[in-house]
Amino acid sequence: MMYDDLSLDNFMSGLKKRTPDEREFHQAVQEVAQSVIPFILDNPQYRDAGIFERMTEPDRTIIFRVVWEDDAGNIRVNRGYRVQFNNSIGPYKGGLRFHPSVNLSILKFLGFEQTFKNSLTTLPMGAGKGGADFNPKGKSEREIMRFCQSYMTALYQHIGPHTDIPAGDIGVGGREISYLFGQYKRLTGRFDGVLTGKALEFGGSLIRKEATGYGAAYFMQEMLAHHNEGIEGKTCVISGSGNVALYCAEKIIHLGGKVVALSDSRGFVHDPEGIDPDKLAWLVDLKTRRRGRLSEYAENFGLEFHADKKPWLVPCDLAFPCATQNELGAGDANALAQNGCIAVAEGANMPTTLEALRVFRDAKVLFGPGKAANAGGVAVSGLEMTQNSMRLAWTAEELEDRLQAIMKKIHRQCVRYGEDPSGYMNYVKGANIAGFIKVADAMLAYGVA
Ligand code: NDP
Ligand code: 2IT
Repeated sequence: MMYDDLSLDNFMSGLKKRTPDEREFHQAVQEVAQSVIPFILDNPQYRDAGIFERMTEPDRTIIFRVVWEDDAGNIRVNRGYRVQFNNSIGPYKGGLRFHPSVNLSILKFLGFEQTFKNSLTTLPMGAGKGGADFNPKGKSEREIMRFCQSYMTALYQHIGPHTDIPAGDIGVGGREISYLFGQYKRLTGRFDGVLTGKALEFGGSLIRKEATGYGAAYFMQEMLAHHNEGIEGKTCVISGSGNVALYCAEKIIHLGGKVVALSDSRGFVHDPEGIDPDKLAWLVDLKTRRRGRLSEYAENFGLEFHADKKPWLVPCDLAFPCATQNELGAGDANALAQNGCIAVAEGANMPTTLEALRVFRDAKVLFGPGKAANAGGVAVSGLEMTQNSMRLAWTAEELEDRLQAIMKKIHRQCVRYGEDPSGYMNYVKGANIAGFIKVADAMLAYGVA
């Protein structure tokens, strides 16, 4: 048996040798391997078929040049990617990120995470992730349009409603999806559900833009209810002020929580009174329509903006990291735990470092990992695909009921596999094992492939 010596250390050193310099990818795999390798050793059919070795190698990676012309007539070149990670349980599905930090390691970590997340949604979706090292900040509307058109011109042959269905992520929202969809339609002459997060006029779904943030709030609600607690009256800190953070705040406020901090890449705003629905509506308009900065919110409402600082030192009961990977380290986790934080739900993908995860676990802070807590976004993307296939649109109420039901099912799957011998509900372990089983069983069924 080739895999008789399967252990976390052996596995990780092999992976690092095969993929040098892919730091974020190693981190995401290690977090899953810590839970899944002991499970595989207890279930040798997965070990003998080399399932985890196969799952950590993407099906394929497409890397391409994106050339576009800026408003001053300069020719600009960016690098575009699509990592098609695993299509065992459905077509590749996952977002596109436009951010200067984008590289292969980051997209592989995101695609790998997506495999488990999409499995947990209970919907038939495989996993992919893509994007470009393009920085949308400071670009004009026309520059964004030209970049999106050029990006799609390079990508369109590789995607389709039955093969690979991209969506948004950091730097890619409704505006970018519209430009991408328009170009796909122009190139292929086809009008089909090849992207999700579309506008309502051309096949988009109600609640999609809210779904990730709402879902994270619902997942928190489930974790708390399972431990005889609730959101009402709790003080909450949220990082980020983008798509996920804003709608997470909206739902938390609706459920009776008090949101006292939000952030962006330049710092955080502390609002001790709590953000009310009117102030939030002002902020949503600022961020989505006027495309302004969070510091303008602080200025407008006479609040303090803490430049170049993270919000984790603000005392809270509940924390929602909703900005980006590795934004919450061990020191931040210690501060949160010492200040009495009882639960964390990740709206972002891998915002918590491995060291910080250990701090939360030792302090018995409830911790909902992104692949469970932020799965509401891709789940409603899955529902957008269903609606496109049926050529009809569900109501917002119908969709929110379905979203809530899916978040409950995800929570139940985590609980099924997550309990530690100490009695601590280890949602990281539960999500990893539950997400793994469905994909692994499909891969076993296909034979050696
Ligand atoms: P947006 O682009 O709408 O917002 C991103 C937010 O995070 C902004 O406030 C941004 O600040 C901040 N941010 C981004 N990069 C950094 C950085 N390097 N350092 C500090 N702050 C940063 O993205 P989303 O809200 O869509 O995505 C946020 C997170 O949620 C990501 O991890 C994404 O992968 C994840 N996610 C998104 C889903 C979706 O449906 N959109 C679904 C599931 C997960 P600034 O404006 O200053 O750059
Ligand atoms: O990380 C994610 O799950 C997303 N960015 C959403 C993916 C999707 O296909 O809706």
